Amino acid sequence: MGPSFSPRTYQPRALEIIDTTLREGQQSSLLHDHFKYYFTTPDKLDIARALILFGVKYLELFAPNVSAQEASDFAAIRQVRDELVYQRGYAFLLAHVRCHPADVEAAIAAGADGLNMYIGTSDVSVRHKHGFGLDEIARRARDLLEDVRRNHPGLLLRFSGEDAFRTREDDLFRVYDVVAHTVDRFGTPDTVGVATPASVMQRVRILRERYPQVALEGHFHDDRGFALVNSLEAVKSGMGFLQTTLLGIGERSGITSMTALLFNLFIDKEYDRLEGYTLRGAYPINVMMADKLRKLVPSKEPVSLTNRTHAAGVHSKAVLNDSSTYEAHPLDQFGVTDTEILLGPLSGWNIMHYFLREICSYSIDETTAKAIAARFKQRTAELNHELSPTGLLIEIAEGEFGLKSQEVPEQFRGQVRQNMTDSNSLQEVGELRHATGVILRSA
Ligand code: HCA
Ligand code: CU
Repeated sequence: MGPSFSPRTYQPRALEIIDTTLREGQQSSLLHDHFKYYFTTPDKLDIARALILFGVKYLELFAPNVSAQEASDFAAIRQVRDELVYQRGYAFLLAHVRCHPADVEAAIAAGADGLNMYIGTSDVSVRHKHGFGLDEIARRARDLLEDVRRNHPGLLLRFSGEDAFRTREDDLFRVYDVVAHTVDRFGTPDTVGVATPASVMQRVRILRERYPQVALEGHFHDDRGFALVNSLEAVKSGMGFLQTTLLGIGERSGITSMTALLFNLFIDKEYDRLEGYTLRGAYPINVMMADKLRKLVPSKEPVSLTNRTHAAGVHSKAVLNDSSTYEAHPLDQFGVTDTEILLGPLSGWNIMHYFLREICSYSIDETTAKAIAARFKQRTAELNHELSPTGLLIEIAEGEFGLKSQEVPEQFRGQVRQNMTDSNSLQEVGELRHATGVILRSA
């Protein structure tokens, strides 16, 4: 038995992230696209550990009766959670359960701290999923929830009308009114990604007014590319709980990325909502997740090295002088501490000069660098899987111009204007990156 704690006495922070990487995230098609298919138990433990250390207090998992594997992983994750209690405080394991006694019993038996119960309330759900009318749904949910509340008063109970944003407001009220007295939170999942910032603002306002004693939780799918902006709007409208995943993975185009949401709250100076999250761990946790998926941190993820990567010659030159020319946001506070300039067909002589001098330690003047750059431009068609831009550049420098690399004595290495390293070294921190770029380490 691990340390005991009543989930319902914990005082939530201004924003509580409910991570669902291990539930919604496992429904991502990316797992298939990358021939990964499932997270292994060690993957899940790494993910859970990283999230708890980052400051996440709620992890959503599948109901343990989904499969024998999920049941044993539930227990293993619980163990990891218990081990971290003294270091990072208590984190809650929430089981995603259907409005069904079998799911509820399995979750309770597995030691869940709370139940995230859901049932479809939209017309399509009623018609094609379960066939119960709204009053029947409300009655079943109420009976089950009242029963759990009576027998397990310490459990956190959440109820969601699945497809809430395609459920008419009155229909939602018809069900939520009947169960409101039994629950700690209401979910309002945008299951198919139809919500807009305006509809989110309106829904949050109306639900807060009607159920002032019940906390609200959001879950926004990205079908229109609105998951992030909808979540931001929800938080600013007073929603205290947001479901997110690492890198935003989930069914179809996924849901809100945790780091994208926190990063935007930071930019918008919503600092009180960031209490307790180790923001500098944001990029490392994304790298860890990408590594599990055997992919790069996606280019559309705000907290990514991609957002500090430059290819165009004129950009590179400006960034060499001052990276703020093409980087507006405080990504270093989220752990993206490097700027990367890609060497390639678009590069100018400045970056080549810089690379040859600072990384390769050639003694090289500007005139030679310009001549080498001109040759490089003539030969870019040769670039391919075997010949990288850095390889070609070195081949030209040594083969055509006879340059020789000079060993920089150890004591002088710190004195280069910026400490540049070959991007291969990034693999040490887990990111499989282009391996043709030049990394500028900012301080
Ligand atoms: C699902 C649907 C869900 C549930 C969200 C919730 C959704 O995959 O079961 O429990 O609030 O998007 O509606 O992810
Ligand atoms: Cu979902």
